[in-house]
Amino acid sequence: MKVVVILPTYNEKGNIERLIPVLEEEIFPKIKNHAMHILVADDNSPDGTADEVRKLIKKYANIHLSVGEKKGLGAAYVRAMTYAIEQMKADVMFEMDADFFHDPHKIPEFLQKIDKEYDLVVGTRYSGGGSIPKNWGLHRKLFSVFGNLIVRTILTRFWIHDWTGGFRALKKEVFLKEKEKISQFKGYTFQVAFLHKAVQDGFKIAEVPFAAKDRMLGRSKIAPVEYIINLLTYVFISRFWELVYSPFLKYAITGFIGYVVNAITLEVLFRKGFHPSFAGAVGAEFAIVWNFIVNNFWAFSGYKITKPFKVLLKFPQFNLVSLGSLVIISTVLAVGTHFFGVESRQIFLVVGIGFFVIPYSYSMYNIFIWKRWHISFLEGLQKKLG
Ligand SMILES: Nc1nc2c(ncn2[C@@H]2O[C@H](COP(=O)(O)OP(=O)(O)OP(=O)(O)O)[C@@H](O)[C@H]2O)c(=O)[nH]1
Ligand SMILES: [Mg+2]
Repeated sequence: MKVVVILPTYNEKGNIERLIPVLEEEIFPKIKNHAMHILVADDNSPDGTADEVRKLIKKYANIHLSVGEKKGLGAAYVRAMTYAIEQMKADVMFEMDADFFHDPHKIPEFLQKIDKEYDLVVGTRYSGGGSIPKNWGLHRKLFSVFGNLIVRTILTRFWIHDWTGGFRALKKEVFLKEKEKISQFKGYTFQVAFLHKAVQDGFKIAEVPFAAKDRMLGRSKIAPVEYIINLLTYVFISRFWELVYSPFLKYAITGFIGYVVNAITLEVLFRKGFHPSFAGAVGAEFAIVWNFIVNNFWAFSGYKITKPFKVLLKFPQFNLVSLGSLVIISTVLAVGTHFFGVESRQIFLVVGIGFFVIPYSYSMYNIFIWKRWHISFLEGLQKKLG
């Protein structure tokens, strides 16, 4: 595939003249199965970064330069990615700072994930051995760690650890799909929104840990307060609408009606003379059938299972998940009533459903039944289950 490493620059003359030779002479020769190219996206840096790049172009044939007006990092990436796809016919693009914050030696690892059919590979400083610069001041460290944690918590995709970072590899399809939706965003919001939209649209995402290094050359600038306010506004508002439109609400309504189906069946069969445990079990299976059908055609309609063979495969799995819910409820009831007496049974039923069954079954539906969530470390199991 044709890979374009995009390096946005604003006053990075000193860094770019060191980084490009590292890429060309140390990194690219190690990559045999892809054609490697560089695109510098400079915004008329007053220090003459672009002239430095023009000199390097004479030395290395695989470098392009896109010069434009300074409208921020997000705008520079949108311009550069459009250029990379249209002019350079890129299949894969990298986002990477020009100031050595992102370790260029990690590039092959990103490409290995791309080779394994991932659409977007995110560099992470917060998991698997990744780290933030040791020499950062305490306030910058706290800001970085907590900022990310807040975004991660509000957006509730805990398996992605680094939301604000800008070390990423993506297939052109990801950019083409999200371009219109992300062009308006600036600063951290650009990176967060880009990743968030890609997750929402079901692109396959993997992470590569890296140790971030503080810049040695050039000026460091701390994020303006406006960027932080914009970021928080984005995560809260987008999450609100996501919840309103997400399958969750429909899943909850379906589940509640399923419970009513269960209760009515129990009552009807009991009055016809059946034992309550039998009547309840029949009711439970009715509820399971109801839940499967309605979730399939309503809550998870975007991921509907329609092929008869697939239904035969998934329905038993769905029953197994429901059996898990049963085990959870009886465990919570057993433990709860053991410590607080049988009078507490209704409370523990609510606790069991609210705190355990809902998160459990909703996750299982999303991960294994309808496969709306792609989680890299469960990838193998997700595939096996069909
Ligand atoms: N083209 C372009 N590049 C930019 C712009 N702002 C920042 N960059 C580049 O984007 C990358 C990341 O910006 P940095 O200034 O390093 O931001 P940071 O990493 O948060 O902060 P420091 O490294 O401490 O300065 C660098 O390669 C910058 O040169 C911009 O408006 N236009
Ligand atoms: Mg930097």
